[in-house]
Amino acid sequence: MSATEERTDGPVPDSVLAPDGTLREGREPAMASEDVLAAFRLMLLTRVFDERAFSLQRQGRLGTFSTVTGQEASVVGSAFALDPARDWVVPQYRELPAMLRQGFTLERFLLYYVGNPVGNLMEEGVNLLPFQISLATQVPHAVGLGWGLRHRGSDGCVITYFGDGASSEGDVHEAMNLAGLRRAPVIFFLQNNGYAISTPVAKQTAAQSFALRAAGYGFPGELVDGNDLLAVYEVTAGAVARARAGDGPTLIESRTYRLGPHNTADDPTRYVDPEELEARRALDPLNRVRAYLHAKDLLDDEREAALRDELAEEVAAAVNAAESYAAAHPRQIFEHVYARPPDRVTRQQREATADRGSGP
Ligand SMILES: Cc1ncc(C[n+]2csc(CCOP(=O)(O)OP(=O)(O)O)c2C)c(N)n1
Repeated sequence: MSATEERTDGPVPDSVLAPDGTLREGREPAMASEDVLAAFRLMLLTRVFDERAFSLQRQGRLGTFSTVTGQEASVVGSAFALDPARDWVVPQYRELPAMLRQGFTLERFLLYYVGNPVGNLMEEGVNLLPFQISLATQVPHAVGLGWGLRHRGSDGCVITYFGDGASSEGDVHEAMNLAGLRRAPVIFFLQNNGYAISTPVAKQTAAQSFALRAAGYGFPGELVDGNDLLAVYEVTAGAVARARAGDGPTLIESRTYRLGPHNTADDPTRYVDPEELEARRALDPLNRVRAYLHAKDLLDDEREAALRDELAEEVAAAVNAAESYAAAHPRQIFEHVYARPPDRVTRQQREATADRGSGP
């Protein structure tokens, strides 16, 4: 078995759409056609944005960031199963479209990656926690958030995203154990994209599937084809329904593939077999949805070209807005961390301000 080759000795990922975009035998779409089109728009926006942002990083206009490329069905399909008005997203750092769907903006994303702390400040009413780069630390937060929602009498739920690499951190196990015990309304959405930087998934776990872990915590685990928008949506919608009904958490392993580098500082040609990459490119999740929409006459090449132009303009406007935003002042890094900052933090903030003046 090569590093990321699908395991044949374990559970088979659930799939609704075949790679050619046709429905698998006996399966019906759980998403209305207009929603599939809206999801495709968000998937394509993500791809267009990744391409533009990558180029900005190479021009020195953006810091190091991680693209979503290859994982669009996984992130968008799961996000579409949520109700942004009552459900929360607790991301890792590779879930831009789920954040956008909650009400986050491309401008804020760009601000974060040019080093402006405003980019990680979630607006009031946007049910979203900040990006998390320290692996897995967001997962216990998600459980606290879900448990808190229940105490407040809300039927909202929380989805938290983390990678196959992050899943080896102790935080994930502690969080899943507590969530099971408290029946917290949390969806643990594990994106298995084949690698944790250069560590292939075969070196991450001896288990046949990450989803099998759920049994040990007393809740269901699902394995889904993460490149299949309809399957990801359906399995996540099921988990949302369970959470709302008070039936507790679900672990979802979304088996997908990272088509790009780990981030803009990585060179995957040093560790990814070109044949493996070529085979995975053939399973690009956008192609599957595109073919499905073509067959339904909801999309064709001309309409997609017009959509791409529209999305490129949307991205250009966000880049423009972020680049004309007032520069950050060092004192801002002290803001929005504590409701009542401890004395040492106030002292440090004063020192930073005194050294550099109060202006930006
Ligand atoms: C606690 C911690 N340890 C190590 C790192 C360095 N690091 C950043 S990303 C990464 C790999 C994460 O892989 P995975 O969770 O599978 O997510 P992916 O990047 O593949 O989406 C590592 C080890 C970190 N950010 N935090």
